[in-house]
This record gives sequence, structure tokens and C-alpha cells, in this order.
Amino acid sequence: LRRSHNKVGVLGVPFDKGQLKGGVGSGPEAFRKLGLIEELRGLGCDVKDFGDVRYEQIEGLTVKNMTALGHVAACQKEVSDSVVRILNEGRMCLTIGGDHTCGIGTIDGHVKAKGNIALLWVDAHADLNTNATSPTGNVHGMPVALLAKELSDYWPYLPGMDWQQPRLSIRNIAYIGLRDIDSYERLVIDKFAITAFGMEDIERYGIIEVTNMALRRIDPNDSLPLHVSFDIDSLDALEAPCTGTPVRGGLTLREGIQIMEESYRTQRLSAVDLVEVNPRLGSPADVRITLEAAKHIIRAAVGYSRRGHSPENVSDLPQ
Ligand code: NNH
Ligand code: MN
Ligand code: MN
Repeated sequence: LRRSHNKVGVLGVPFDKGQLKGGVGSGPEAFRKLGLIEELRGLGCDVKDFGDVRYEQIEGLTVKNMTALGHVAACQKEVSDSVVRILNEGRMCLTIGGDHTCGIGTIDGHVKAKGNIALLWVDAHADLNTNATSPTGNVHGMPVALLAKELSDYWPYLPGMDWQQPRLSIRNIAYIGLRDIDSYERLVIDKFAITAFGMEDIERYGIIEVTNMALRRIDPNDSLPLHVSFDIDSLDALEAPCTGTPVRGGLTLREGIQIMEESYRTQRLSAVDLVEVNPRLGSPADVRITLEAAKHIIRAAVGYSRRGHSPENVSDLPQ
């Protein structure tokens, strides 16, 4: 691994309108304050900070049981355009949320820049609701359903979203970490045979085997650019307490890191989202634990290995 040749573009998406709790929009700021950019540079990455996405809400967009569409449509268009720009510079795109709505924009941009891709959705939840099945109307529970070609007929016309077409086949999507699935999401996973590894599969096979089974299923020829959309609530609520919908019984931080290390090893990891960290929930100690957990996941995504790294171009220690 020649880490110094890892080119990374960082994009902040301070978006919180995909769910109802305030605070998740300050995720990018919290990671910047923690020194994330400097940390990645310290690992030897060539990091370019593309700043935080800004947008102007479109007034008057409404669709039944879909909250804040005017925000979603305007912001995600900007996210998609930014991701295209970052990838076209030959950088891996690291997107810091914000809520998981930003997966709509990041994956749309990734497909626009690179064509077909493989997607690992690491989450306690499937985020596979349409506006007709969602129990909440929250768009952060809908991105996978918006992205999947096979589900396009199940959506009404969505004003403001003409730029976003379902471009991803369900065959190229896999879940890891599921444990809180709505009933219609379960139906869709079964009906379309979506590759979905829940916590029970991780217990049975272990995280390395599960990750590699998932990668083989979504990219059998080892040829596609890989996108990992990592919802921090995939981790157990004890490991990452500061998130809007925490669920116990989840991944350990070690398992989360392992998913990223295996993904990096493909040499095709081309975009990563780290979403749903809410620094306004929980005690200062909880916030610290959550941000640190996310940082370890991100480090693995840019190539840091827990084995450590020898200094570059050196074969002996100084005398
Ligand atoms: N499935 C629920 C919904 O559609 C909850 C989604 N919440 C998440 N998803 N945090 O990752 O609203
Ligand atoms: Mn999610
Ligand atoms: Mn989730």
C-alpha cells in the first residue's frame, strides 16, 4: 500500500431534513473540529476539502408521505454534482453527513461519473421504503428505494427530482448489519432477492466471510467501482450512541473497521458515506465515543491498516 498516493476528496453534507431530530446537520462541523482532515493528511493521504454543500430550498414541492421534498430535491442535486466533480478529479469521494438522505446524491453522482457500481449499504435499517410503505414519511428511510431500478414503478412522479433516475440494479446492492426492518422492506428484500446480511448472518459466518460474500454477490467479476454507504447506527448503540435511531445488538467497532478494511482491499473503493452521527444527542462522553468510532471507520476507508505501516521507501531502521 502506498498511502501517500491515496487521493481523497472530502464533502460535508450538513443535511438534517430527512428525519425529525435536529443536530445531525452539524456532523461535518464536528468532524472538522475533531481534526479529521489533518488526521487523514497525517496518514499520508492527498486530501482536498470540498467544503460543505449549500443549497436553496425549492418552495412548494409536495408528495404524499414524503417530508421536506423541496429540501431533499435541491440539496441532493448539489450533492450529486459535487460527487461527480470529486470523482472526475481522480479522488476517492468521502462524504460526511448529515442524515442518510445524502446517499441519494452520492450514489447518483457516483453512477453518473463511473457508470455501473457496486453498493454496500451498512446499516441497522434497510432504507428501502417508498412513500407508500414508509411508516414515518422520513426520506432518510427511502434512499435505496429511490436508487433501485426495479422499484421505479412503485414511485409517483416526484417534482424536483427529475435529475435523479433510478440507475442501480438490485443485483449490485448488498446490506450488512440489518436488524430493524419495516414489514414492507422485508417484503421487498424477499420479493427481489436482495443480498441482505443481518446480524444473525454475522453471528453465523463472521464479519470477514459476510463482507466477502456480499462483495462477490454484487460484483462477481471484481470489476466495479465500490461505494460503501455507512450509517453509524449499524454499530451497536453502545459503540455509537449519538445517532437518531440507535438500535442495540449491532456491529462492534471492530466489525465496522473490518468491513472497511475488506472494502479497501478490493482496490476499487471509490466512494464512502459516513452518515447519521448526531453530535447534539447524548453526553459529551457519548459524542466523543461516537466521533472516535466514526474516525476509525474512515481511517480504514482511506487505507489505514491495523497491522501498521512501515515508513515508505525504507527497508532498514536508522543506526
Ligand atoms: N425504517 C424507518 C423509516 O423508514 C427508520 C429509518 N431510520 C434510519 N435508517 N435511521 O437508517 O423511517
Ligand atoms: Mn440509514
Ligand atoms: Mn440506520
